[in-house]
Amino acid sequence: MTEERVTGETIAAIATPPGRGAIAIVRASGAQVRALAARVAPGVRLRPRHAHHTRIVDERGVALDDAIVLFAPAPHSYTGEDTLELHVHGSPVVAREVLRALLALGARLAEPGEFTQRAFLNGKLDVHAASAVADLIDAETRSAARAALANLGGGLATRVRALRDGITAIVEECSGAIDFPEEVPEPDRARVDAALRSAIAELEALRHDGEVGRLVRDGITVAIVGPPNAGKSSLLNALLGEERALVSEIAGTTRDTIEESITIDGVRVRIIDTAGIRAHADRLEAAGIERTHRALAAARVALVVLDGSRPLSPEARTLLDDTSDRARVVIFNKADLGDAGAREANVAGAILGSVRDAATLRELRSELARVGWGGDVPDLERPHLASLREFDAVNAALASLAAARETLTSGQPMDLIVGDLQNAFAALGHVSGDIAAEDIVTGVFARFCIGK
Ligand SMILES: Nc1nc2c(ncn2[C@@H]2O[C@H](COP(=O)(O)OP(=O)(O)OP(=O)(O)O)[C@@H](O)[C@H]2O)c(=O)[nH]1
Ligand SMILES: [Mg+2]
Repeated sequence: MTEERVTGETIAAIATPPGRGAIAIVRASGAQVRALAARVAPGVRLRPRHAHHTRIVDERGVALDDAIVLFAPAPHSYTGEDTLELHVHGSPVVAREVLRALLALGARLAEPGEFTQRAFLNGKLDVHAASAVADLIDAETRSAARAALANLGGGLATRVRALRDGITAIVEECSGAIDFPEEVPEPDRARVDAALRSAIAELEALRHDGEVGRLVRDGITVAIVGPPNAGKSSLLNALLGEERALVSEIAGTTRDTIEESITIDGVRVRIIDTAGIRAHADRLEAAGIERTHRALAAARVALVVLDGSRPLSPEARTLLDDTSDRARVVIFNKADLGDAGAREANVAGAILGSVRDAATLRELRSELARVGWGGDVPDLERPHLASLREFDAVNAALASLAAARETLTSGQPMDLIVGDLQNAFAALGHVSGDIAAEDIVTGVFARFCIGK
């Protein structure tokens, strides 16, 4: 990437969303920014990071708006280049006209994400942080926004670089022994093994945090399943706080899956109400039950609803068996009518109560949080792996380190571990951003909107 390409063209775009608003921001970045400012805001002498209130005119000097003008000189700007922001009144027409004037004066319309791409190319943020900017903009829940924010600082790169340095040190020790077998003794196996073990532990912790972070960002899916008439749709409605699904005393009311979202502790939870499962169903109902099984298979958590007031049906028993070794929450509903079924089944950790009762719903929400993502919202203030690419890289590094340990502990010559360590080093370079393939970089920035 040459300097020429980074700063060669001055780009411009509207940075705020389309439509009317209080303010619209038109921004430009690049070497011609001062010249552009002199034309569109002739009334001011630009001072860095100073808010100038002035008249904006187009390329022919025709007044467009009274606006606030901000100038940030290179390298102390978002992109690392000279940057101009024009805060105009939030009319789509005004913003468009100002942009048109900048383009007429020689700027080029920015590609999606091009401002952030320039920031990356100028070393203002790493790829991981750049993709965190996109995550932050895309965040739909408080937790997702927090998770993205933690990744903005580039702390992950620092953590991973420390690991890479550790690996380099071992490689150097081993290489010394290979190159100068007379002078340099072979490194102590036990010490190298301990270093490898601690690197593996750190990477596993990183992977775990990343997995939790991903759950929080993407949300989790919960399938409400159970025999007909158990109160599944009543539960969906109670969690939503609205009468979304039809509820009736007729068994087999729900025929198709119904999907809605709620948030629990800031985490998005997609809840799917399903058709009650029973053996002797008509053709239409059987098709619905088929969908229930598919929803159940795809969900992270099975929310098993049973009528706890009556002896368990064979379907209820089968369902309890089938879900016993997967993530699930069991509720024995209709406690107001009795607890015969609940006592008979005696499922450890099951909730006894009624979906009509607020305390039961509270207990249920906290159980869903515990089973869904381990209770408390995880510590997302720490930087963590976000993209699948980063997960792949960490997995590859873990596999290489495990192979190296295998070589070491099976008593084979030590120089055989060097290749594996080099592989681990390279894989981690993709996480720290020290190795960034062109297509990865392009992929990250393609996610952005124009103006970012
Ligand atoms: N007494 C009592 N009745 C309840 C409770 N929860 C649900 N019901 C009633 O049980 C009946 C069935 O409720 P639904 O929510 O339609 O049950 P469902 O599991 O969705 O049933 P299908 O859609 O047929 O599979 C309705 O008449 C509800 O009003 C409860 O806690 N106590
Ligand atoms: Mg129903």
